[in-house]
Amino acid sequence: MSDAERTFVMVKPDGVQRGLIGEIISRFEERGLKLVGAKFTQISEELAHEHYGEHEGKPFFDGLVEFITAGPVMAMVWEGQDATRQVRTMMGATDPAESAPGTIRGDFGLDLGRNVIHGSDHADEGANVREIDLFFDEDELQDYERIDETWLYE
Ligand code: DAT
Ligand code: MG
Repeated sequence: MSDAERTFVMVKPDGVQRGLIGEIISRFEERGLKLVGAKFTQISEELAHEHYGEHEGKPFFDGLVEFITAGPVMAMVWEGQDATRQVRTMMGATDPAESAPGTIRGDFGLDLGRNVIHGSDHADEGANVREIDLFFDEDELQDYERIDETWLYE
């Protein structure tokens, strides 16, 4: 594997309520990404402000915090070659209305404010590491090999 990395992914409260956790996990598993951390949890107001700090002051910020704290989320860390960018591609565009069919948001969402999934921004260098640190302690992340790894990578 040339550039293995870890990325932070979260099924948002709408995805949890709509029963999409299993479907979303399956897509990443089948792609070959490796689950190294998972936490089913409810986000506090404080954590929401930290996680979405870059959007503080924007008109949609209060609604975003209200939404992300409204119910449990499935927070995860996935590992693999170029994982951050690959997950973003599989998620689709921020607005589900602009997301291609076949992407998670393009298959399961219609509205910008209910877009099912979060993934670390590939364009924001270090976002994956920052977000993993925000949600997980080091001892909550697992090191192991998938049995198919020698067939996933050249
Ligand atoms: P992404 O989640 O694709 O990384 P982002 O970081 O720009 O997108 O925004 C974080 C979330 O905020 C996004 O998933 C949905 C919401 N959001 C972004 N822009 C918005 C807008 N113009 N109006 C309402 N909600 C918005
Ligand atoms: Mg973002």
